[in-house]
Amino acid sequence: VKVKQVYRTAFHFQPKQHWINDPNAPMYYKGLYHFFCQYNPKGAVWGNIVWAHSVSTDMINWISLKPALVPSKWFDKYGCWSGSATILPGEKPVILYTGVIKEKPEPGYQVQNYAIPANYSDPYLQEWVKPDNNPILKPVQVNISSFRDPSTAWYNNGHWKMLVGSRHYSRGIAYLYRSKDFVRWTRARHPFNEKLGTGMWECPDFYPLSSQGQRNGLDASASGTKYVFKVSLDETRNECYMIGEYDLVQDRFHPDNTSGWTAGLRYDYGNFYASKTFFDPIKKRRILWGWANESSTKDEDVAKGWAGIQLIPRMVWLDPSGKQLLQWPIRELETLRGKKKNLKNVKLNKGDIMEIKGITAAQADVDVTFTFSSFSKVEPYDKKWEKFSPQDLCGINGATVQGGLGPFGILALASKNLEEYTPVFFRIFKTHDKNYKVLMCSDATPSSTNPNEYKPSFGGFVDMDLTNKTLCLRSLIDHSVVESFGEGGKTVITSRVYPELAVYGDAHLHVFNNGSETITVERLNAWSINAPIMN
Ligand code: DQQ
Repeated sequence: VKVKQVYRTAFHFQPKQHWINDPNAPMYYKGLYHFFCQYNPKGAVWGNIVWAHSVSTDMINWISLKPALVPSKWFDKYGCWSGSATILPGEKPVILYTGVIKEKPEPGYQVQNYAIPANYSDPYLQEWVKPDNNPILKPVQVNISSFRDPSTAWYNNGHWKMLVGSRHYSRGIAYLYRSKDFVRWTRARHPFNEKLGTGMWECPDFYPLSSQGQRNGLDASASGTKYVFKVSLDETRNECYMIGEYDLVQDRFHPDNTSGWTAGLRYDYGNFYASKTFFDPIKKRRILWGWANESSTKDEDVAKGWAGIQLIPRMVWLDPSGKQLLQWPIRELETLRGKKKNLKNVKLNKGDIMEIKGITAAQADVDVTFTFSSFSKVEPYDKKWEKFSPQDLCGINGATVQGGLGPFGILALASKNLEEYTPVFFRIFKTHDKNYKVLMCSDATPSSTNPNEYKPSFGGFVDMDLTNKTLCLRSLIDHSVVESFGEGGKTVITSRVYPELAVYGDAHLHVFNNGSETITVERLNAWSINAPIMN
């Protein structure tokens, strides 16, 4: 059966068909970026997991190779699950990954393995060898079915160190292992980090940062001014990162007071999971990869023959405040920009909706700077909202709920008569202690007339200083995904949406204001985005 492929993305990473999930072992080797991910070669649902493998010179155009790791040994018979790459001295990449050796207890009995290139002179790294001294880690005194996703290793004090995600009952744990030779690993007496009540920690990531505001990234083994520790929370299906100090003597991570678990820092407040970073030694930057699953139904996934996309790789660095990270789509994406539309100094009064014509609105990059001249109409922040999450607030305060200062933003993937649209917008509040709170929303509620889709109202606060009365928004729109970067990458929200009417040439893009304060579109640049070579 031939299905309409209206939801297939044009410039996001996807295989030709079937299911993908977690990004695995991104790395740079001999002139090529390598990307692997969890892949089901047999269908559009999770299962039969192997490592799909693609290469690129720019992380935008991709050529797919044969799977790098497929179950072939007793130590990965039931699946080659997530893992990471480490580049050993002498430019020798090695992959650490989870092997599933028994189907029971569910989701499987897990061990950690390593694999090395069969031929280091092949820049494509097409053949991987799994040496016979695998597994390198068995689940000794740890939960045998919650022991997975080895991180990239880093080196200090004469040892390689790596993290493995786990849990003990409801306590999420990242175990630390040390090795002198990368083959014999010993678990440190204390976990690297743990937290009661958070459930299984998947895909831990740990890396150093340059000083505040500096955009250059650091190799995993370099010493940073600060460090990032990230885990993916299996129970809540979201991620949490912390910025903190790394105690080299105790080999422990201490989150800053300003960031711990309570601050709830997220790379992305929308559909984003199992992320992983790597250091790009050529452009000296740290790149973040994250997976967005479908929010359509399983039947729809099976009918269209594929499920899952990888989001546009993002550069990550420490915000000048030192309190959070900043993220921005890699510059290489801009090579796909085609036809451009530009606006300057356009006023949007209450209720105004203005169409941005002349670009392919279903496949676009839009970058807007909004300004306003006064705070006089700002709404008070309702005290009863204090216990609400930003997602709840976006659910209550949709784009059609009129406000004072905001909501203003864009309507992506809008149908002609606005039966469907995905609004991405800001709304500003004044708290009782006279501070401003900026809420950013990407609301899928009005995105599709199909009643069967999951349509969450994702939201996040933007921690910023509003003194110059300016707010920026950049969105990457690609048929079934809207990836939005608020205020230069301070708050990022990804939504998967499945419009029925707003597809291909029937999709429109608008800017809007539904607050009583007039908003100025100080500058807007929107581009049609061309399709790269995609696997
Ligand atoms: N996906 C992998 C696991 C990992 C999970 C299996 C996270 O290794 O914990 O496909 O999405």
